[in-house]
Amino acid sequence: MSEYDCVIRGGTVVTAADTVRADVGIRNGKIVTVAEKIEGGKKIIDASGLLVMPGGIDSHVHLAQPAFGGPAMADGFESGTRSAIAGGNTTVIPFALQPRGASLRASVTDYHKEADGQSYCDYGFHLIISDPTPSVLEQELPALVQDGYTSFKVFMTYDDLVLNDRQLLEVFDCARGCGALVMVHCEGYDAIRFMTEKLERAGKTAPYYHAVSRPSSVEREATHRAISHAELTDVPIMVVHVSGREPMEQIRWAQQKGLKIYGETCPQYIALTAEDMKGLNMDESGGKYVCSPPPRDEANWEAIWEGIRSGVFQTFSSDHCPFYYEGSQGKLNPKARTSFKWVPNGIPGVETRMQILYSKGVGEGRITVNEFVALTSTNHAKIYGLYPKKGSIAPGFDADIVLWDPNRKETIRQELMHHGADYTPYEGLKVTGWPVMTLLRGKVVAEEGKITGQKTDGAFLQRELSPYAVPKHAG
Ligand code: DUC
Ligand code: ZN
Ligand code: ZN
Repeated sequence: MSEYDCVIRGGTVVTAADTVRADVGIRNGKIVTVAEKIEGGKKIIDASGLLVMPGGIDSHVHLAQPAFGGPAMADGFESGTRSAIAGGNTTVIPFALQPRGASLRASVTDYHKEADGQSYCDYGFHLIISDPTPSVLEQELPALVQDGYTSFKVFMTYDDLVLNDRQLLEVFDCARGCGALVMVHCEGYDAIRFMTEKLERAGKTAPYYHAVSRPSSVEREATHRAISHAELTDVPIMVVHVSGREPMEQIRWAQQKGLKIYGETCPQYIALTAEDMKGLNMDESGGKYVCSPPPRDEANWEAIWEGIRSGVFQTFSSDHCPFYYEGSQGKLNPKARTSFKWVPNGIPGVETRMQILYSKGVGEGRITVNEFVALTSTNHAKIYGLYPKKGSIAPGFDADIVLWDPNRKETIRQELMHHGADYTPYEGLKVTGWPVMTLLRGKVVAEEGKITGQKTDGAFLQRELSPYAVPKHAG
């Protein structure tokens, strides 16, 4: 047997199932051996005192996307994936968005141009469907699913993206036929418009009113409606970016009924609150925290933990959707100062997702380290058709690995970040647990905050059909 290219020695290997003291032998970018003691190796990495975990898979990031009705994003693939690897991730799944009237295939081609040769980590694409015409549903989507784009996202709000109930049902039905998994943004369009206009008429235009315009009931109603449509069409769905108790309970109710409804939550729903959107004095600095659904309150943080611990949520993603704070393209752009309605929706977070969950989850005793791995890597791989290539540490998997210092105390600060945005919404948050080295297919791509990889290292991942997308009554 030829020698290992690299051996990670002396660490504690953590997977979604086990925690064991073991060395990891890597050859040709793959894990070939996990054993108590591995001799030899062209390169030795000393992991004493560190956890050796599967690289993070962030299955919900937005890169190089025309904003949700507003200015350009702060991250394309180069800066967004640089930020991802610095945060311990080795795979991201951004979105290829179909503008209304455009062909989905042409949109996918455009996103590939953005990503090719510009990615520090591996990537796939979900498809955002804004215009489900007969040709999209009958020709483009089935062909794209065959080509490895095996998940779609649909929206129940936003002028440029919203689908009505009939269209949602048609997309769900199409997904059932193709075996794709549908991710749903659950917030009700008409209710948000009604609230927005009412608030504006009352002169309540500061960023904080973004949260008032889309309260939990709006998310709960849409979540219930999406679940009902999924039941009617017999198609599994993933409810993304769940912000608190009310939608969480809808998902739990559906799961208890035996429906295949999955849930995703994000760092902003355990670390930010609507109060943050008040800024210093109901001023525009609150715009830094504007995202949708909006962060709620600490009681809702507890509901999210309840959902995480009890298995209502399978994935913990960042929903990285970065905008600048300053400048004509930023959260503070002149139009945004006239109403919260124009503040771009989204916050950066791909680089801080794992630390926030580790610190508040494992560090504070709410989840086990194995659950942490499941929530940040393994379940994403299983649900989005990347398993058993990605998402664990065992012979045959890609050597996508993060070495994690469980005791490292850091304060999240913009100056530590590698993203394109000019701020982090988590500024000043103290965490325990930090990625010290990231390996992508056996190559060290980030170490102690320094990027050692290249923007040509990342590869496109054609994904398999998700086993989670199999209908309840298949056949
Ligand atoms: N939905 C997302 O998934 N990301 C950012 C904003 C939004 O509405
Ligand atoms: Zn969304
Ligand atoms: Zn998103």
